[in-house]
Amino acid sequence: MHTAMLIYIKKFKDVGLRPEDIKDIDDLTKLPFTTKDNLRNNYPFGMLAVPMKDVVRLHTSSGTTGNPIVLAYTKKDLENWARLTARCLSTIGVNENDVFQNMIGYHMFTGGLGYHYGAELLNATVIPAGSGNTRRQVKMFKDFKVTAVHAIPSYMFHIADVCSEMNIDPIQDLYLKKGIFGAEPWSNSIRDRLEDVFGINAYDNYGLSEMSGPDVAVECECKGGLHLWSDYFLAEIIDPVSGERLEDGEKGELVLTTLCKEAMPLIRYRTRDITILADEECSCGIKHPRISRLLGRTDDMIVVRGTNVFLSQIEDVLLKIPGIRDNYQIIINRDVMDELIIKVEVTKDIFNDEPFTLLALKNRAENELRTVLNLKTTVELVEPQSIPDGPGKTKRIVDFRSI
Ligand code: DLL
Repeated sequence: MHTAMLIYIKKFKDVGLRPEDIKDIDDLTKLPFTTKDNLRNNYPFGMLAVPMKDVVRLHTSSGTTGNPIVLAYTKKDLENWARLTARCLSTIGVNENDVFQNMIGYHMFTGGLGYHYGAELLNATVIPAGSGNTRRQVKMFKDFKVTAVHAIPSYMFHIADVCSEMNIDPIQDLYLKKGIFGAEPWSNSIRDRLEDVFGINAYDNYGLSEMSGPDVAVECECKGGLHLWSDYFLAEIIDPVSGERLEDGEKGELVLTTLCKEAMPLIRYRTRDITILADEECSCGIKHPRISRLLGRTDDMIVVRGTNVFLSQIEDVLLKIPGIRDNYQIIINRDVMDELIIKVEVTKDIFNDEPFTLLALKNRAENELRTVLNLKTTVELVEPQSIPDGPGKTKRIVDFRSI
């Protein structure tokens, strides 16, 4: 028997559940949840439900200080994943006439390869650009007459700046028509700006590594919520505190059960993402229910430039540095490519020291944060009591992206 089954059998036993208790779909609520901790604690292969010889790909998630979450795929899982990202792309109108530039991380992040194979399945012309080297991205837009793009929203903003540095007018000089964006929070006002600058239709796309990657839900032409592929994922909304299932149309935490995954099937997985699920008709004709654009998280995770960052990771780094106090605030600016500023109080004596001490402390904090988060941050050292000391952790974040 595979370890994942043993883990689930133990979970069911713990709540006194027997096979005969599950008779129809409504009995799903009797099943215990699966959490990120279950995946972390069974690192690396404890959650596998197939023998290792059937696993043909591994990815890992970002955003942990210790072990990452390992994602495993069988051949069938990869086929289904490509089918779903193809479905997402076809929902936003991508077809064999499109030249599709995939400007999102390949390697361990699921965004790049996930969309790569979906776009190929649609017979679009795929440019596996990955992120970075922005001047080259813009040159390819122009020379290869790119019509469709995939990126994280903050990167697309950066591209707009590079276009102007290169004296390229994105609407007059390029051929872009549509873009699919996701992996981090972005508001409707950000969408309006992207659409204006590039002359495109910009669609939101939601997914998480634990389900495969960017294949769970996508907006259609109506842009009134994201269709969630209910033949692959069974979605519920729960009250994040009590764990009770909520009614259609109520705001809560999204819980997903995989219906087709072989290597790592997950039962009632708590995504920690807050949204509203509604099974109403959509004028585009797609029958799958819709979730609203994400409304936040229930934990201390933020997504910056596509990378998952936990406040606990930031705290871990800062509090180990002598002279740094435990009061800090995180500011995320949309304009400068999601600049992540960490304001942190330092002890009074540091301000009485040479300016060199302050600079050395700032450099040390920035370097150590970069190593752990895999992300560049700007650390601002401030005097004691200059940051409001709010109650919950989320009060520590000022996120200008969703304003
Ligand atoms: O971000 C997969 C992905 C790649 C989705 C490309 C879309 C496009 P993870 O790194 O596991 O996987 O991060 C998943 O990112 O639980 C959300 O909190 C957040 N997230 C993903 N899509 C959106 C979105 C990929 N459209 C976590 N809006 C999720 C807001 C998003 N947040």
